[in-house]
Amino acid sequence: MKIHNIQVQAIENSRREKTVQVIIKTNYGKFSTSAPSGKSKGEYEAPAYTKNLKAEIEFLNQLQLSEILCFRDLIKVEKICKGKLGANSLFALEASLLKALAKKQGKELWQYLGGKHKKLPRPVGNAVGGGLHSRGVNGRKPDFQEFLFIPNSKTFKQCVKINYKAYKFAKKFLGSRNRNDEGAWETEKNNKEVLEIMNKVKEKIWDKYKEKVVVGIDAAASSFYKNGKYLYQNPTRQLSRKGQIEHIKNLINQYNLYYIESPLDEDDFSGFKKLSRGKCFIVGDDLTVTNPVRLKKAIKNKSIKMIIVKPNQVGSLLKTKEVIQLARKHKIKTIMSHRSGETEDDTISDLAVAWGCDFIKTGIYGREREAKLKRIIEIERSLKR
Ligand code: 2PG
Ligand code: MG
Repeated sequence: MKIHNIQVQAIENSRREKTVQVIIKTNYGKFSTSAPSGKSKGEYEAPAYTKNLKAEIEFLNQLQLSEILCFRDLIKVEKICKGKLGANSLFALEASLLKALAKKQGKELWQYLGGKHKKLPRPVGNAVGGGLHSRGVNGRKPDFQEFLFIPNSKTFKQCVKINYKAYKFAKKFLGSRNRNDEGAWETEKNNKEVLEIMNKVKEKIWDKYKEKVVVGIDAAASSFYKNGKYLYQNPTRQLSRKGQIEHIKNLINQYNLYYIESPLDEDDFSGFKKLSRGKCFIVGDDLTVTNPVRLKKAIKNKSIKMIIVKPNQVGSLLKTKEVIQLARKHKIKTIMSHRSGETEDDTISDLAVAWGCDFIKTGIYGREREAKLKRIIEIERSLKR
């Protein structure tokens, strides 16, 4: 495949921040990818840009990549771009190249990268927000960042529908009007009050649709961990590490939680292990940052049962794939994930299907979120034909 030219520009994401879009022109057509941006970022994530977006746009606009033949050729690309591109631009460049390679073979991206695994991923939907992603109401908000519904319907399409119904019930029971960064409801209620409501919604969904939904959270605990203490604001209280571990264990039992992402600080591999013994999925995000080295440490320490996969936490799609394969080898579930600042790019949906992720976290409401859900619905439809 011949690359005629690479065009790069800054576009706005859902938070109206600038992000990068890479368009490559090849003898098979034009292919474009834009990168998302996080707000509650892990300390160990690869930097989004090495210097700044402008410098990377200049570098990419001059980059000469004459020919790419296969996925492994990304090794060459990464050598050329080393030190010049941060994780956002590298992800956008690599994804565009892969889209072109797929087209060359007359395939969709997910088909080119591996085809469908046994099952399509299950959607994990953020319905109620707090923490760094939310403004709150009347000066208050839940301390946890995301309250999630995870349906288990027969088809992906039906899961999406049920998540939307659950989202609407949540609005009603919360009395919310505003949405946060990811389209989740803003509320002044605290963590426990929201969890009560999440469980009430779960029952309502069962009564009305006879569909099962389970409840999870992303605590994003690193964002309120300061000087060795977990600082809660709603209501105000401080917890030690031991106190936080007990608190999380109690929440799991009291609210029958299925999934907890980032329950502890991003350095606490052994604390994660203490929680991982039960049946609730303990999920690494800032702890593992889609990095094979951090995942190996989590495996050695038995810290997690599931790992968040965000390609732009690491930039390299070679490493993203490696992380997924390594996790699977160690029976750790994988969940592909959007970022809080998103574009309408749907690349992660193809990656999740192709690499057999068990779940995909990409919100419930909003153009940027729905684009990714619709893409998997489209893939599901094409599989039935
Ligand atoms: C998270 C993500 C996405 P951010 O913590 O899982 O919801 O947030 O993109 O801000 O890191
Ligand atoms: Mg997270």
